[in-house]
Amino acid sequence: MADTTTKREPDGVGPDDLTLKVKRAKTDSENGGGEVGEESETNVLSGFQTSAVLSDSAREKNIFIRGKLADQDAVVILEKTPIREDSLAEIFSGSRLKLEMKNDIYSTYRLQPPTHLNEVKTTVVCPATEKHIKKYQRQESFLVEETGEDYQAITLPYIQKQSFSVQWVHNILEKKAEADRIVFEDPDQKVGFVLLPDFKWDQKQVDDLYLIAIVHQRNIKSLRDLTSEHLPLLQNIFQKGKETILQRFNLPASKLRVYLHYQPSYYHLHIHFTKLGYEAPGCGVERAHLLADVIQNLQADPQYYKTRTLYFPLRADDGLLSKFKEAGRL
Ligand code: M7G
Repeated sequence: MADTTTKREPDGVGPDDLTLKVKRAKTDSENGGGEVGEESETNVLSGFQTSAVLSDSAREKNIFIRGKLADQDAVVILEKTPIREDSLAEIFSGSRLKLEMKNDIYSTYRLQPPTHLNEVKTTVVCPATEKHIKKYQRQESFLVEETGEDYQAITLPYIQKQSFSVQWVHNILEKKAEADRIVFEDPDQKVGFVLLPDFKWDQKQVDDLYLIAIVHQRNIKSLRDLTSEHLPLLQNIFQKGKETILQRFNLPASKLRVYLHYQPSYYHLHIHFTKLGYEAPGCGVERAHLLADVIQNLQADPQYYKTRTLYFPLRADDGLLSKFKEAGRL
């Protein structure tokens, strides 16, 4: 077991490689792994051609856009980040303020904070596949009921042919990408894992803490593959993940929501660690399975996830939904 990083603070932890001030990636593998190199003022998004807004939310202050980047299909996600308490003094003293209206004791302003406090978290998927575009498109979804037999007959053959590439996961495990972002690693090939920030988290504040633990074993696709054989692996992740988050981010286990998705988007086993109270996308009961429950269920029945009926939502145009319909299961 090795702790591979230096001590970091939650405040501005690590480089955010997807800010608008793009930092040039020094690609070190043909599979898209790369290390964040020195900063560059080059804006790789200056030529981005928007073709459609896939979804947006005024409340969440984000927008998912489809378009072309150097003739390739791309998805760009722009998201305003929370205002940090420790930046308030600078916001009040260092901003430009324009009065919009004043009425009695009420007044509204337009405030322009210093540029470094006004960043927009930006995620780029390029080249994006049709499946990525569907993933980010707002759509109606339907709850599916999957028995153990349905998994074997319908889901497994589908995901073996159709699922997203897990190259990015292999890049992390092989230190070809995001190596400098690793928070903790247990390198054991059987019970080991890598813990690092999910790319949804900009690491600027712990309020929306989001880390993922990716297992070193490469043959566990999802919850469905887990048996009591995997208990040492799951317990190891649970224990060391909680310890690391307490040490590094000062959040006790009682403040964490630790879970697996079923169905996941990426079929290489990984566990989500999010802060309790932060409504992370996909943390609802129809998709998230608490790791603590998973462990107990496997302790009670070693074949629990092979035999149980599992429920999950699928989007209207998900190919897997069509397969369930064809099989008369919906
Ligand atoms: P999931 O349950 O397979 O699917 O979780 P979801 O994306 O539908 O939730 C995969 C998790 O990995 C998600 O929380 C993603 O935000 C995160 N993730 C995806 N990619 C491609 C990356 C990446 O390249 N780096 C990191 N650090 N996280 C990623």
